[in-house]
Amino acid sequence: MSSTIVKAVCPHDCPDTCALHVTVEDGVATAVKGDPDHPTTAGVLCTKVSRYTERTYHADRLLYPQKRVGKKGEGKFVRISWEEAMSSIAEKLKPLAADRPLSILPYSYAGTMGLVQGESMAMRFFHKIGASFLDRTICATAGGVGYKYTVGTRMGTDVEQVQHARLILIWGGNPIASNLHFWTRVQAAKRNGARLIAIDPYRSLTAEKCHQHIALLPGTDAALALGMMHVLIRDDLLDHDYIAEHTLGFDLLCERAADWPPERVASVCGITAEEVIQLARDYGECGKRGEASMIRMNYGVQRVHGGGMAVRNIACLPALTGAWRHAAGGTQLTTSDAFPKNTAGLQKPDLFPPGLPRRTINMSTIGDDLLRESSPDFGPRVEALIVYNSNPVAVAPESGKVMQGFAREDLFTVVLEHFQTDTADYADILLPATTQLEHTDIHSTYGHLYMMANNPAIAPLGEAKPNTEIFRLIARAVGFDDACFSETDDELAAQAFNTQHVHAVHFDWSSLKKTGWAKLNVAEAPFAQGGFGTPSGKCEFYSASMAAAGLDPLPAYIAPYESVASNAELAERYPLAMISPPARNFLNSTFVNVQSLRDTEGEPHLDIHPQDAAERGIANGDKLRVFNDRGSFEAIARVTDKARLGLVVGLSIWWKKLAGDNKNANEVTSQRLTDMGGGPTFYDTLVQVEKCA
Ligand SMILES: Nc1nc2c(c(=O)[nH]1)N[C@H]1C(S)=C(S)[C@@H](COP(=O)(O)OP(=O)(O)OC[C@H]3O[C@@H](n4cnc5c(=O)[nH]c(N)nc54)[C@H](O)[C@@H]3O)O[C@H]1N2
Ligand SMILES: Nc1nc2c(c(=O)[nH]1)N[C@H]1C(S)=C(S)[C@@H](COP(=O)(O)OP(=O)(O)OC[C@H]3O[C@@H](n4cnc5c(=O)[nH]c(N)nc54)[C@H](O)[C@@H]3O)O[C@H]1N2
Ligand code: SF4
Ligand SMILES: [Mo]
Repeated sequence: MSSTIVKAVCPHDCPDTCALHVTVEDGVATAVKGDPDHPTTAGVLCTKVSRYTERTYHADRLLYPQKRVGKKGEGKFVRISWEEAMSSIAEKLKPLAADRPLSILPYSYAGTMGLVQGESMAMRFFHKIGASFLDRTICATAGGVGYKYTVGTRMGTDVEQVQHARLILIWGGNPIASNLHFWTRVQAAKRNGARLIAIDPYRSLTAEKCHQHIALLPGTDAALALGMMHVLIRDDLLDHDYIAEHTLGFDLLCERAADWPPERVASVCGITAEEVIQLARDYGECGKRGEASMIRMNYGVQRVHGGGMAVRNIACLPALTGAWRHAAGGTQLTTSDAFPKNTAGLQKPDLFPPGLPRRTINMSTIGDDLLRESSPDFGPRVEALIVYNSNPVAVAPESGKVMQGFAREDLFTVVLEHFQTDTADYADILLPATTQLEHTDIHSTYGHLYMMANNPAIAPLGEAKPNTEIFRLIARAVGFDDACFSETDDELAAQAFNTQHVHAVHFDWSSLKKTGWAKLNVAEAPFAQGGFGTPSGKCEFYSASMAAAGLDPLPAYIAPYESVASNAELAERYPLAMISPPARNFLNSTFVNVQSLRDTEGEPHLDIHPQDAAERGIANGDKLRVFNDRGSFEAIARVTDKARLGLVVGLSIWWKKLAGDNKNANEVTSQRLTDMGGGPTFYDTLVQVEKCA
């Protein structure tokens, strides 16, 4: 028997981007383990990906192309050949391309984070055909924009330094579930004496293990950060030299922060003034002692109306105390801008037909946009949708509308998938895609600083093909013969990073394939000497760019769309705030169909505070209906004070068809967008809850 180890990468939308060792025996992948030598992976994988072979060889894998025979959404298909699939697609797309190419829309996100199987060949195709652009906002744009206004570039503390921090604020994140290898470093810091504080409306797995948990109301983080600024300034817990040299607008910031005394902040956030004061003192005194404080800002803070501003406000804090002076200090939201990606080379935007109109559709409002008629404002109705690396019917907000759109008989939908997901049920043509074990890819990450190579470990299962190959075939079928549609996956990977950029001067695909990973050439403490990426080169407390964009140029508080304080009329009918953050054993909606992982999660639950439950006659284990004007879904009650008073928590994202009522939390979420970046507001949702009859 021949046994080899193949160097690969976890493809999932997770900041950890682990280095994998795949054991292959006689052409079969038999084990997936963490690379023990990779500094952040350190030989450890999460439960989900340790079970990767179970997903790859799952009996339900899509293994050949199919076409729909039942009604849309019914999920009835028959097998066809690749030739028939391609000719059906070409027959639909060619007339649209000739007459109104904007009626063609891609829909994709981060099913794989690979730069090759993500947006390379696919985007070349959509550019060439002149399709609508998709604004990929569903996760991180609000915070990304808010962070950039302040810090200028989406970089921050290197996770490999975190064990040296003395104070760690875990702000809107649950790393035990969603950023495991950061949590490992936090544990090391704790052993070195660091204090850990979680800021989260929910006592998550992580909050439970911190020294302190501040359970503020959802969507009020921006106010808490303003309160911290107020106390830092009032009590002079500042690094005046750092402020003078490396920041812009301190005097204006002082005026603004003066409006946010701890009592006001406490009433907005639903916490005590002492909590605000103590948090600020802990943070400021750490700086005064010359010790590193680190804020891991995560996605929990940005899925609300003022999510961009919340991230911006928090991003101001390390410059006030000089925390950036320390390699282990500062803040990390994402490391994505550290990677000099050669996006233009991979995606070839120049292929877009000159002179043709352009249009961008926001993926977070796909529900509304699929239901729009042609109009001078909107342009042509969406008539062809090509979905890959995403499961919008489960993950996009206001699901009732998303499903109505996907159910349109006059919409031609192609889905590239591993499995027959909720979205795949609506496909006209369903195409089998390869998994990470079956194709080549190269990865950047958003949680560490390594370029990562994925070598194929096994041959494609059945007739599955990589996304790139499927788009090569579609391009050929509609008659595109540009040389760039013939490039191989290796040729694509070799162009992934710009070697002119100092961070990636050493990038070379053929050696990366062998070593598996290579660290970017990045300074240890990126902003110790200033050098921010903003127009002024400073950390911008005052941002002229924000003023120019019609935003408040100073840190501000933007209330949620839906909260008891901001919308009393709505709260009368729907008094509970609902959040639906990731479940530990799923990755967004991926893995929900892996039996062993679903067994661990059980069934869809809703955590509800004992007092809120008692008022509604709800007991642990009762079946609940969760509803608002947008829709409803069912879940089993878990009566627990992990959810603060007034909050319900439905860990997500369930496949609808694997939930008892064919629905999930996105039935009740809204399509309203964040203050910046056009992001979704999943955690800005009021609901009512009742016991099912
Ligand atoms: N196991 C697992 N890992 C994942 C994912 C997954 O689905 N499962 N998803 C991946 C993806 S796509 C992403 S974007 C990341 C997300 O990474 P994280 O942001 O770390 O996501 P969560 O684990 O949901 O942590 C969000 C926390 O924010 C809290 N929260 C909700 N609203 C608010 C608020 O208004 N303020 C504050 N302060 N906290 C709030 C929630 O209670 C939750 O505990 O994780 C990635 N990793
Ligand atoms: N209620 C609620 N909704 C949310 C969130 C929340 O916290 N609460 N989180 C939001 C966030 S942060 C995100 S990032 C989005 C995530 O939304 P999505 O990016 O849509 O993530 P997944 O649900 O994991 O779906 C990815 C799909 O891609 C497929 N896939 C994986 N690899 C490949 C491949 O190589 N080729 C092809 N063709 N397909 C592949 C997988 O099988 C899977 O079905 O969801 C958002 N929705
Ligand atoms: S999902 Fe995250 S923690 Fe799990 S193996 Fe992948 S990168 Fe690592
Ligand atoms: Mo995400």
